[in-house]
Amino acid sequence: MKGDNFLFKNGKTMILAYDQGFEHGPIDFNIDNADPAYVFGLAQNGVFSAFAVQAGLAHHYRKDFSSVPLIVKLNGKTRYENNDPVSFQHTSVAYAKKIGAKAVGYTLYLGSSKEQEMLVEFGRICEEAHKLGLLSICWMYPRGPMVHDELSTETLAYGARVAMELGADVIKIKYNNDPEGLKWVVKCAGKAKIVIAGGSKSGDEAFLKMAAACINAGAAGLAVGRNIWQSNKPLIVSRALRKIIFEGASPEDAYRTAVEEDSGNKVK
Ligand code: FBP
Repeated sequence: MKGDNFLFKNGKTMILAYDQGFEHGPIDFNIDNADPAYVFGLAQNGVFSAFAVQAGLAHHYRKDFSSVPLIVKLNGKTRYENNDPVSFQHTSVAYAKKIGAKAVGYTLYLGSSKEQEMLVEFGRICEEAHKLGLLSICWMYPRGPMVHDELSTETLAYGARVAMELGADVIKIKYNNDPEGLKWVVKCAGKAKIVIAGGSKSGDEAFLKMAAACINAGAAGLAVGRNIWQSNKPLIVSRALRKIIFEGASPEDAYRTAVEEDSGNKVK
């Protein structure tokens, strides 16, 4: 992937993820964020680079939020999994493009007993996506009977390497709180870009500190869900996150400035 595009500005990106209704169920939601229109609005007003959703959400809501670039997930599993996760493709690349996708996403469980099928499926998805001018994004989550430590740097780096060698343009991984380890993961991913998942909801300040640590270690950005749309100040956190990712601001300065801008907007 060369230079900037819809997803990257100066090599950096900020993605909002909202596939948790499928992966986890409405247990993640409250009365506001259960409504896709509310979260599409956050993607738009929080000025995210792109919004990652399942095909049905793109199909139902994209026309109301046409300025939000979409990443359409092509697979997904529910929370009714066992310890050997598998998630096969349910939507084609061509259909994703038809309903507005500029990139496609696929979760790959390296280490599952069905790993081989998922590797083949994602490799073919990369090929099709690139032929159609779309980016391919791998949610790389090593998990299953063969994986002893899902979050070790060795496991994360192996996952990143496999995804890059299959053709992923962007690889989404979890962060293990080891900035030095993340530098190694970024190295192993070569020209593919590493973005970091937000994880379950933490305090806004703790989340922003984690984000800054990842950016400083060489991550290209975040692909975050619950720490934005479960926050009671989602636009302030989104704007602070932008300052960290795109301007290299410290978490403290980013948050303070975002709060000041928000109160300035209210006075006007
Ligand atoms: P969060 O930022 O809310 O953690 O979302 C990141 C994400 O990758 C989602 O896109 C996905 O639904 C979820 O995590 C899957 O996580 P897990 O399989 O660990 O429950």
